Amino acid sequence: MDWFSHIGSIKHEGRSSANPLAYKHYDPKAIIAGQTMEEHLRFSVAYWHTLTGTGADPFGEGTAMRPWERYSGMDLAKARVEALFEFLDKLGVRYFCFHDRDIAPEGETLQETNRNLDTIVDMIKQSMKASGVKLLWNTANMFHHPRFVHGAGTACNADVYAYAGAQLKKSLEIGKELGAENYVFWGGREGYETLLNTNMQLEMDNLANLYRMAVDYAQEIGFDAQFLIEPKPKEPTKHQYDFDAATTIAFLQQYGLAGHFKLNLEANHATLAGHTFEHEIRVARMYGMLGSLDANQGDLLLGWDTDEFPTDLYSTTLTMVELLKNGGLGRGGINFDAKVRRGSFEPEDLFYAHIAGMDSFARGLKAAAKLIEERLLDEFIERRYRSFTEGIGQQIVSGQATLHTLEQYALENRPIRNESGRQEALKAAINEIIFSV
Ligand code: XUL
Ligand code: CO
Repeated sequence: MDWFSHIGSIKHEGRSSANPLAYKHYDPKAIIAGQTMEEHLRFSVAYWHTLTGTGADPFGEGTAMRPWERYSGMDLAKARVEALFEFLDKLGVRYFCFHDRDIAPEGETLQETNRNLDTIVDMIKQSMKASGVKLLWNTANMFHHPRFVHGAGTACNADVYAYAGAQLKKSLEIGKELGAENYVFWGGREGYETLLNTNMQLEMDNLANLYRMAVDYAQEIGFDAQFLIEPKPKEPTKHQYDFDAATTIAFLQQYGLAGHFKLNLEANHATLAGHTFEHEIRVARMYGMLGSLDANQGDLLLGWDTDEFPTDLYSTTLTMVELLKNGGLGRGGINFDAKVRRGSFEPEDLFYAHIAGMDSFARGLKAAAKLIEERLLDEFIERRYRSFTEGIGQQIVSGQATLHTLEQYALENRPIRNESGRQEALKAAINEIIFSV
C-alpha cells in the first residue's frame, strides 16, 4: 500500500532550490565538524503526532486528512505502521519513537491489550529489519486512560500503581524486543492539582521506587537502553514533579538513581518552565545528564504546550552549539515531538513540517560549527573570566582562598573595575553567522 503516493523521496537540492519538497540545508552525507550531518542529527519521527494525531483540540474534532483513518481497530493500527515506514523512507529519517498506546488499541483487559501490542510489535520488527530503521525510544502512556486520573507512579491508589507497573513491564519488554536505544519516562500525570489532598513525600518515594523496579527489570531481561526522564513543569497537572532539568537531577540524586538515568529535554517544556532550551541542555550537560532531545518550539504568547515544529534558527543554532560542545548526544537523538497546526490538515503538511524542522536544525548545525570554529563566544567568555586564571582568582578556583585572604586582598585593591558584557554585539555577530550559512 502506498500511503503518500503523490510524494516522492525528499532530496537535498541546496539553498537555491525553490522546491518545497526538498531539503535546502539538510544534506545527510555532508561533513560538518568532522562528522556527517546524519551522524550529528539523529532525527526521529514521533508516532503520536504524525501517525496517531488527528488535529482535535478542546474546541473541535480532528481535521487531519489521513488516508489510514478509514480503518479502525487493529486494521487502523496496521495501516499506521505501513504509513510510518513509507514516511520515514521518503524523508530519509532513520529513527522513530512511540508510546505503547500509540501503536495498538487498548482491549477489554490488560491481556487483550498486550496481545494487540504483540501483533503490532511483530509487524514493526519486520519493517525495521527490512528498512534498517531504528527505535530511538519507546515509552508507556500512563496518562491518557481515566484510571490514571490521580497519577500512575504517584497515584493515591495502590491498584493503579500496580497496573502502571504491569504496563511499564510490558513496555520494557517491547523496548528490548525492538532494540530501543533509549527508554523514556515522561510523568504525564505525575504531579498534583493541590497540596490540600496530596502526600507529596509518599508520591515521590513511590515514583522513585517504580524507577528502581524498572532499572532492576531491565537488568533482569538484559534490556540495555539508556533510561531517560523527560522534565515538564506543568500540563496536564498543575505542578509536575519532574519540573525541569535541575529539579529532576536533584530527584535522581536524592534517591540514588542518577547513575541509571539521563534526561530527554524538550524545547517547549523548557519555555513552559521559564527557561530557554539551551539553558536546560546546559544544566544537563554540566551534570553529565544530557541524553536526548524532543525538538519542537512553543509560542511564547501562550501558556501551554503547543508543540510546533522547530523553525527558530536562533534556538536551533544555540541548541547545536550545546550539542557540539557535548560531543554529540551518544545514543540520543532529535525527536520531532511536534505536530502540524490544526489548519495544516493535508498529508503533505507532514512532509513540509518535518522538512522545515530538519532544515532548521541542519542550518543551526552549520551556524553552530562556524561559531565554535571562529571561537566567537569562547574567546569572549575566556577573556571575561580571565581574572580567575591568576592571582586571587586562581586561589579562589583552586580552593586555597579563605575569607581572611579575600579580605586582605579587597582592603588593598581599589578601585574595582568592571567590563561590559557586550550582549548586543554578540547577538549581532551571531546573526551574521546564521545569515551566512
Ligand atoms: C508531552 C510529551 C510527551 C513525551 C512522551 O508533553 O512531550 O509526548 O515526549 O510521553
Ligand atoms: Co516530549
